[in-house]
Amino acid sequence: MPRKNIKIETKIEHLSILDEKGKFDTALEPKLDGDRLMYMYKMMLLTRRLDERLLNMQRQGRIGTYAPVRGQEAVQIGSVVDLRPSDWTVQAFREPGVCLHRGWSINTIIKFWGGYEEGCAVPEGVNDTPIAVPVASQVPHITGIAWGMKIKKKDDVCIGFCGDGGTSEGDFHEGLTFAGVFKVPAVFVIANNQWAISIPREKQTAAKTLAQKAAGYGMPGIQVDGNDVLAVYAATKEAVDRARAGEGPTLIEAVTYRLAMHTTADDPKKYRSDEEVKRWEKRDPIPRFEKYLREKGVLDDKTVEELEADVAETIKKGVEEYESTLDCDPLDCFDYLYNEVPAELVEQRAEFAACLEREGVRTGH
Ligand SMILES: Cc1ncc(C[n+]2csc(CCOP(=O)(O)OP(=O)(O)O)c2C)c(N)n1
Ligand SMILES: [Mg+2]
Repeated sequence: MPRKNIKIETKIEHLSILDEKGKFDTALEPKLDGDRLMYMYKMMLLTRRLDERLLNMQRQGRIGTYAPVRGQEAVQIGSVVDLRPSDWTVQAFREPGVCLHRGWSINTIIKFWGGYEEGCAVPEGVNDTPIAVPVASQVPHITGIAWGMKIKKKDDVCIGFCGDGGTSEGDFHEGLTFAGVFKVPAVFVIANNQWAISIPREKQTAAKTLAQKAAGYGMPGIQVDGNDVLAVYAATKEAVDRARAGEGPTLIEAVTYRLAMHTTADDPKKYRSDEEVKRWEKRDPIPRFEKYLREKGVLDDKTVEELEADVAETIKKGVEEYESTLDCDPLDCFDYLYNEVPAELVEQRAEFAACLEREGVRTGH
C-alpha cells in the first residue's frame, strides 16, 4: 500500500497589533472605549508599582521570597479584563495582575509572600483558585473547573495560566488532553517569559512554538505578542467567545519576558546576558501601551501623574494594612506540619526560641 498523507487542520498565527514604537494596526485594533483603556493602563501600572514595592520589601526583610512579574503585566490584564465575575481564573504563582483585577486586596497578596496562611485564602465571592507553586499543578484544575461548568450547562469560562516551563510537565499534558476530548470551556494561557529559572525556552522543547502543541490536543492554538496588551485582549476575547458558545478550549501562547529575577533567591546574571534583558526592556508593555493611549488622546502628562499618585496611595494603604494586621509568632514555622515533630526540628525550635528570647521578640509559646 502506498503511504498517504493525513491532513491535519492546523495553522498557528502570530498576533501583534501594537508595536514597540506605539504604531498599531487599525484593522485589528479592538473596540475599547477610553474608560476601559484607562482602566487597563491603571491596572498594569498598579501591578508594576506593587511589584517594585514587594521586591523592596523582600530586600528589607519585611516579606519572604518573592517572584517578580515585571514585564508580564500585559499578559495578565489583557486576558482577564473582560471576564464576568461568574467566570473562573486559575493562576500559577506569578499573576498578581490577575489577582488585583479580580478583587484580591493588596494586603492578601502581601500576606502570601509574607508566609501567612491568610494569603492562601481567596477572597469571599471571588471565583479564583489559590496561588499554585507546584509547576503546572493548576492545569488539570483549569480543565476540571471548566468541565464542571459544562456539566452544569453554564456559559461561563475558566481561564488559567501556566509558564513555558510548565508545558513540559505531565500535568500540562493531562489537563489539555482531557480539555480537548471533553471540549470544555477553558482558555489556557501560556506565559512564555523565555525562562524557567535558568532553563531557556529553546531547551524546554524542540517545538518551534508552544502554541502548536494545541494541535496535538485537538484545539485551536495561537501565538500572541504578550507585551502587546491589545493583542492579548483580542486573542483572549476570541477564545472566550468560542468557549462560551460551546466550541471548546483554546491554547494561547503569550510571548513575553521576565525582566527581573526568577525569585528573590535567584541571580539571573549567572545564566543570561544584560544585552538580552536590554533588548526586551525596549519591548516593555507599559510604555508601549502609554504611547498608544497618548496617540488616542486618552492620556497625557497630567493623567499619568494623577494615576501614579493614586496607585502609590493604594499601595501605601495596602502595605499599612498588611503591617498592622500581622499576628506573627515566629515559632509557628515549626508547627502544623508534623504530628510528631522530628528530633532535629525539636532541637532547632529550642535554639530559635532561645534566640528570640535573647532578642526580646514576643512569642505565644
Ligand atoms: C513540580 C515543581 N517542580 C519544580 C519546581 C521548582 N520551580 C519553581 S518555578 C520553576 C520554573 C517554572 O518555569 P515556568 O513554568 O516557565 O514559569 P515562570 O517561573 O517562568 O513564571 C521551577 C522549576 C516547582 N515549584 N514545582
Ligand atoms: Mg517561564
